[in-house]
Amino acid sequence: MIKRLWANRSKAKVSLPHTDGVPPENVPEHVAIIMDGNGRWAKRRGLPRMAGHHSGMKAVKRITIEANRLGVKYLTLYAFSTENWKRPKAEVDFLMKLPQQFLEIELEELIANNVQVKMMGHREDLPPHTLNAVEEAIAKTAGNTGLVLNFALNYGSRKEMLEAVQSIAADVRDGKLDPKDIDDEAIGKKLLSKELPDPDLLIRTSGELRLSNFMLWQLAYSELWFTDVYWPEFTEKHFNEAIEEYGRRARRYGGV
Ligand code: V07
Repeated sequence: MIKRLWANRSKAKVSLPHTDGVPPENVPEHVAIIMDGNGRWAKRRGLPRMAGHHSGMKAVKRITIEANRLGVKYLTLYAFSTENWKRPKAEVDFLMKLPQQFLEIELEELIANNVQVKMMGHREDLPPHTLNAVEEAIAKTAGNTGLVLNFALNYGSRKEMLEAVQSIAADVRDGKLDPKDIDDEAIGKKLLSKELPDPDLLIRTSGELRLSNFMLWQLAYSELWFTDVYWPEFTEKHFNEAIEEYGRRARRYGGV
């Protein structure tokens, strides 16, 4: 019964107070989020950074459920960047346990709600215990048809593009590709995001106004939305504000 209610989320006639302003036709297909401010949130409360990361996981759960309810088709979350390896070893070790921890608690409910788990990132440098947990979740949810929950894990856009260029150069060398046929589509097919459409909306929390090596190619035409709210404090209300603003911008352009 719960599953049916969720599956029909976008057709629901009832709407909660904080979602009154989001007509289904203005919901973006793909939302990407830079989940920033976990460490700062913890510091402000006199807690260790790890407490911020743990609290950030709860926000991941909330926003996944809300995105699914609103009828968002793809949600990409920047969980760990290629630059994050430079952090203290204890913090990196802690972060690398979070995918497993998150999935132990949440995978069952994600499956019940028809969510498909995916991962976008450089798999080769991840510890086996992290990668195995993620791959298991991907396999278990591969047949689901609801929201695609795409974790950017050990992801870096420059590295992604560099590897795409190397692969294209190798195809040319091997006579598989004529340089004249290298176009946007040919490049897109070499990126880690090849199975996803480009994001319609990028959200970044915690007040920083940068892309920080996140989906530089894919965000070329996306709407950008920034908030000062720290990721652990980011709620359904803020998510709906971003989507309402996206809808207003889409209507403005549609009217021209
Ligand atoms: C991480 C919590 C959210 C805020 C950002 C930093 C800390 C969920 C995952 C995750 C990743 C893959 C997966 C399932 C869950 C995660 C890391 C950090 C490294 F398949 N949250 N979260 N991974 N944080």
